[in-house]
Amino acid sequence: MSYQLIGNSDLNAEVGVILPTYGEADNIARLIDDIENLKLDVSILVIDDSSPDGTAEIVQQQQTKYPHVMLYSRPKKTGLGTAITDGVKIYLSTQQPPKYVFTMDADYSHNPKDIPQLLSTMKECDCGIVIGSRYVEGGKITGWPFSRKVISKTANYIARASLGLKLKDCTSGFRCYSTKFLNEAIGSLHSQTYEIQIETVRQATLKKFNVKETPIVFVNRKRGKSKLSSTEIKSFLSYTMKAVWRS
Ligand SMILES: Nc1nc2c(ncn2[C@@H]2O[C@H](COP(=O)(O)OP(=O)(O)OP(=O)(O)O)[C@@H](O)[C@H]2O)c(=O)[nH]1
Ligand SMILES: [Mg+2]
Repeated sequence: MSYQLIGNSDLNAEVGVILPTYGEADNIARLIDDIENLKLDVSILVIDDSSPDGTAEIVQQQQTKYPHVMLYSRPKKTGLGTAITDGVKIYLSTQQPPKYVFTMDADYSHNPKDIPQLLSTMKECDCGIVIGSRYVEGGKITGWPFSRKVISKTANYIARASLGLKLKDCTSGFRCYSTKFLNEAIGSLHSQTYEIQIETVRQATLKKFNVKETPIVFVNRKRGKSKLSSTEIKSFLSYTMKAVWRS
């Protein structure tokens, strides 16, 4: 399969939601239903890497129900970072880009019911990024084994200490971005995998956009498999080291 944008790209919604997927057949239909049921002025863009479990086919079934769901199919697993930047580029190239763009995991670790809270925080603060944060007061993680908590805390510590970031949770992938920020930052985003979360925050700081955190409860995935591997962890560390070197 080649790169393909399937669905109505002539969207005109205030909010765009990018859902990167690899092997989310057990989650994606309900997630699209739940986002649609929020009754916001929203469009959804799924970036799927030819998941072998038929995720893309399920999205296409959902497209018959909802006119504001787009699917971008990539030929092979190409990383979370490029999935997000491809999604941003697609939204920015539409005739009327959304004013706000969300990213969230498609495995139900991020609760779609938190979208309105992130959105209203964004509208109040006029920030570049609002982060759904697990580590501010009121936020928490449920269901992770101790080892996974250590990886997350360590990644956050390294990013904060080495890049001088004041945020509590700079690796959370549940975010609301302003299109104003994305327009300025997209040319500087080159991450392949999970380090995209740090790269975006770093670009916001460099470009003098505010970043705000609002609490979320993160729930360990109940269905499907995690894609976080040693390759992703190495990629994250390598990005952080290079960023420190440049700063
Ligand atoms: N398109 C695409 N999506 C990806 C890729 N890697 C991960 N994803 C998606 O990105 C989101 C986050 O990936 P997860 O596997 O849940 O990673 P994680 O949340 O760090 O790990 P867990 O906490 O163990 O679930 C999910 O929606 C994945 O399906 C990729 O290479 N390409
Ligand atoms: Mg996950």
